[in-house]
Amino acid sequence: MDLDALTKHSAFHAKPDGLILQYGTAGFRTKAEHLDHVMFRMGLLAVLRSKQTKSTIGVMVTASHNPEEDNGVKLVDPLGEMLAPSWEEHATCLANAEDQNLQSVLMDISEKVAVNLHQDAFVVIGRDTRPSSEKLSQSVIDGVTVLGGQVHDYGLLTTPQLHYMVYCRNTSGQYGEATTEGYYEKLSKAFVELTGQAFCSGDDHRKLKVDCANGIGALKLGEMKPYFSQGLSVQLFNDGSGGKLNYFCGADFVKTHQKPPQGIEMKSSERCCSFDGDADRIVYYYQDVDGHFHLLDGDKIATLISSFLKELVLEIGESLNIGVVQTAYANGSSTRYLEEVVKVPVYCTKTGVKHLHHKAQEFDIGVYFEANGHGTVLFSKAAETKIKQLAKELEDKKSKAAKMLENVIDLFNQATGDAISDMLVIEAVLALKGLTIQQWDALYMDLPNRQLKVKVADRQVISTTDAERQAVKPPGLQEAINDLVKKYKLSRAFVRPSGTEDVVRVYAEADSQESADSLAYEVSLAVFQLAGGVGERPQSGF
Ligand code: NG1
Ligand code: ZN
Repeated sequence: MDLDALTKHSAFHAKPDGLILQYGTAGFRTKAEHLDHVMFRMGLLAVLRSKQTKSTIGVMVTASHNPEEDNGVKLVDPLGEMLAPSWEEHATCLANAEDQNLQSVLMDISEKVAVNLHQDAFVVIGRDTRPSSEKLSQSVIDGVTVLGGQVHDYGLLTTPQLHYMVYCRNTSGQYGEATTEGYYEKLSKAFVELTGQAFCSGDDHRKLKVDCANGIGALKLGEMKPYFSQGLSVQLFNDGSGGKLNYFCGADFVKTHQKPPQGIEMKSSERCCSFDGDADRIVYYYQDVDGHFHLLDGDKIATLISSFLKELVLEIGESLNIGVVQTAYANGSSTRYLEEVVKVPVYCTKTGVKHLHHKAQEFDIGVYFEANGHGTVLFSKAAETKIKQLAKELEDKKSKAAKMLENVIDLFNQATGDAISDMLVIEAVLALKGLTIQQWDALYMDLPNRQLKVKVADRQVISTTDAERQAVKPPGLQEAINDLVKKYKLSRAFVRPSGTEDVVRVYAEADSQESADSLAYEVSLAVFQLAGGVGERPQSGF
């Protein structure tokens, strides 16, 4: 370790006084102007992680669905997964170390994790389209190089594409080729093969409008379009040419406001979808003939896909177990439908993909989706091998189903939730089953729900248990929520500190929109009063 170089370079990336950040649900996230030192330091940490795992590590510069002024950074582990939890602590320590202690904190971490400093390190970097991202990714590169690590800068990428690159590189290309072309070809080939089995269902069914949140998804889906054009024609909106990133558009806006994004023309019954700012989330929607807006969120996606997979598994007659993983934000109706109609076991984990991903790995086929549209399907190695064997057998119903499952394995990003790959799977399933978006929507009726945010002085005063469904602190809060919930029918509510924003999130569902809104409002007030609310008191009415 060249300590002089480290001292010299860290002086260019000084830490602002008094700034404390946490490695949260999706890495570090805050206003872009506060992140330069964090980027440099995550470059340093990526080198240590790469040396320790003797693998390529990824660093993604993005703040996903957050406003354009924000930015963020997260590390990607060898198999494309989120950084291991024990390393999140190291990340937090390193990001918050005072400049003069940087060296000693770095040495401390190296010792704790027993890094061989002579080992080579390789780090790949990607970034979203935020104006601040290019400079911030340069700071990451500075951090990597000062510790002697090698860098490959992919430049603009969706978050899932960077996960894919890391996975490819660490499996010697077995998973795919570690280039954007490799990604486009792998997914498109599987999609075209899979939809090739569908009865031709008229041109209209093959058209999809995509709101790209004025983000990186527009660029990458635009590049990819020609690869799958024989199976699907996509029309891009909010492609970044005019509007601002995530501003009145994108998956998060559509999901939380339960409204269509600006900048997209929707005709009745047309199938539309929205990506978020880094293209790892997707939600679908349409307007019915009466002009009513219908949202098909991550729960509806999980349901469509689980039913499809369950049918294929029955067809091939192998005892592959399917499990569905959700969070507390999953609509109560979806959980009931999955358990009672699709008849698959459903599990609830804490918010954050890493928790869902981890749980989903316990099954032969693990389907996981957050209600906000972030998710994928994981296949165990054993399941994959079995499916591939069956697919090679002579043409019969069984091998046909196995071939379809093989395509599905290739289509899903096995490393993380991916809007592009989820979109292609959904489009394929709709085509194969001959379903319109209305028919898909009609599988079950969502319980009306509302999500709100409350500002408090310190959101860590709230702590939760039972996959975040119960608040254990501050005292009295859970009791207050229980009393409020009792006032409404089919109701449920919970609160938790956000891992990506400085707010407490409130969720409520009930038998009518009015009740869900009013319950969410009353719970917000309880949070404001019992958990140290700041600023304006929560307001009723939406
Ligand atoms: P927080 O801010 O911790 O609620 C949000 C999402 C998560 C996840 C992360 C990462 C909700 C309620 N929360 O986390 O599901 O996607 O961002 O992007 O949607
Ligand atoms: Zn995202």
